[in-house]
Amino acid sequence: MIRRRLRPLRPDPRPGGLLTLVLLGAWMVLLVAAPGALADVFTPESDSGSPNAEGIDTLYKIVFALGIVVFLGVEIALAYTLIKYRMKRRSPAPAQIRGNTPLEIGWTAAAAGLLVIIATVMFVMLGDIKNPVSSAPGGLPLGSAVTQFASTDQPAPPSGKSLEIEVNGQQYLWRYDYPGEERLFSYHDLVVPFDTTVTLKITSQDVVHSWWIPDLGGKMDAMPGHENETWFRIPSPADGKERSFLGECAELCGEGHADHYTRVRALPPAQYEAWAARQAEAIREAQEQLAESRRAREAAEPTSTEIGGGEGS
Ligand SMILES: [Cu+2]
Repeated sequence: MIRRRLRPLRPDPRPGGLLTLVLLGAWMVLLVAAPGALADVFTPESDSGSPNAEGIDTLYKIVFALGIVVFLGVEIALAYTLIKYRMKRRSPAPAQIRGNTPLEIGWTAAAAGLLVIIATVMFVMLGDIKNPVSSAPGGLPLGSAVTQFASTDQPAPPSGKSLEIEVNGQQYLWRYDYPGEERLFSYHDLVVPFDTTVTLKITSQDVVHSWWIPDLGGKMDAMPGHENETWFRIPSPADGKERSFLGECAELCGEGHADHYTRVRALPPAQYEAWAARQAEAIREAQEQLAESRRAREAAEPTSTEIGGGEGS
């Protein structure tokens, strides 16, 4: 009687079962192998983009290593048990164990210990990730173009100085406003100098977006009516050439979400200043052209505003 009950289960009688399993497996392999889905294969993307990104990467690797230890421990114990105690022909039913207090206390305490270790490491490292550092030597000399950074969430860099940029998410572009006396802004591309601590004040003017350049740190939500802060500092490379870092809006924000890209271009400080001067000049010229065309229109049709305006006059 017992023997009959322990007979192995018959294979799944549905003919499509195996095929479905194989297809599902192949699909998973494709997903894992898709280059676009990979950052640094096992860890977050990090290309010495910024100290906070490095901190996130290190923290991830520590937790990942602990996870591997637990995974291997569980899987090896499982495989050993499955093989050693597998059912054999004519063997009696195995002992049914209903509880083992020392063992249960052991694995609960071990899991709690792991959590304590992870929490401790995280709180030790969190400061370096969250708080802006000072600019490195060789960064942009932060004179008039610098605003003192004061915020409730994010402390000022130790030097008290940073290049503070206002980031505004919109369906479907990013606008960047730079500090300084002259109006200076850019769309899509954020241009910054090497070795300079850049602090960002991130908001949105329509729906919730998320500003994220994986190489430069964690993602930060852009929400209407609220300002979030983050920072980065891009070290200058050995060859001193321009570096660029791609990112994409990380919050489903509408039908154009897939095209909601952005890019950070990092330049040597002198080139950054030259870019800023050119960009400010172009903005000024465009503004003057607008004023010019308005004046020309008004000269040609002096009463046009009255005709169009109606009640105002
Ligand atoms: Cu978006």
